[in-house]
Amino acid sequence: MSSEKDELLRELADAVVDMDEDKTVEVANIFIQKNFDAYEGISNGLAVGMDEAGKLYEEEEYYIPELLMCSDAMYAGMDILKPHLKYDETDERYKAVVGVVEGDTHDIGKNLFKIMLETTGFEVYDLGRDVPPVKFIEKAKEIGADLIGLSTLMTTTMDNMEIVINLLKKEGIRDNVVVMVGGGPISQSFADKIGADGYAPEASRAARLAKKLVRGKNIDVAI
Ligand code: B12
Repeated sequence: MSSEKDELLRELADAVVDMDEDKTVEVANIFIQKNFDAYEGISNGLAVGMDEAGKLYEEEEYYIPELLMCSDAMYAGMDILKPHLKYDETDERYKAVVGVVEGDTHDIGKNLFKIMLETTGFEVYDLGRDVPPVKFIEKAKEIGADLIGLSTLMTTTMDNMEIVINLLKKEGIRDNVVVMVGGGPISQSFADKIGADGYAPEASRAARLAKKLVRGKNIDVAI
């Protein structure tokens, strides 16, 4: 038997898939009133719905207009849940630069990753989408970033991730910053191949890994 929380999570996902903004807002409000965790509502409800919508697009059941309405519903739900996220404030704050690499404008996954990073105690500088490699380096240097998170959904733009890593090497700052990569076509083997420090297939796991990697790095520096 599924719990009330599971049922609401399913309703959140379904409302996104059904492109139903009003329903998403209504269920998100109930989710909060019942004191369920907003983080779970986003990662196990709204994001699941967006993922399912993506699959319907692949199956040619949905087209671009439907997808955009799904993402409108997802963001409407996010507006309700986001103010209720619990931020990890006990730890020291880390700084991250995130963005979608040049040539790619898919930013839904990056936006989810950003929110999850913020809840785990990162101060996040979001460069947006279609970001030229050099911008990541400039921003990371400017703010003294602990982490750079690169996202892409397209096979044609994956190589821009390696370009960012090579630029970091060229600048002599590769070892100062953790580089994480993610998005649909990215895999652990691709991350290894280009010399990234971390990869995760899903945003909340990605944020947990981000913290682990940054902590590890800081310990190394201290030694
Ligand atoms: C939604 C979508 C769109 C929306 C984008 C809206 C937006 N603002 O983002 C719209 C309709 C605008 C769009 C446009 C296009 N799209 Co499109 N789109 C998709 C779709 C269906 C879903 C993507 C998505 O948002 N998924 C949901 C999110 C939550 O998942 P996610 O991004 O993977 O993110 C999760 C993880 O990967 C991870 N993550 C994400 N980033 C990061 C970063 C780090 C560091 C880490 C650790 C983790 C992490 O966390 C996230 C949450 O758990 C995919 C197909 C699919 N099933 O993936 C196609 C897809 C990506 N699109 C595709 C294409 C080709 C296009 C277009 C060129 C036009 C077209 N012909 O459809 C244009 C883009 C032009 C451009 N240059 O950017 C192709 C790419 C093919 C390829 N070469 O690889 C795909 C795969 C569809 C297909 N099979 O053809 N698209």
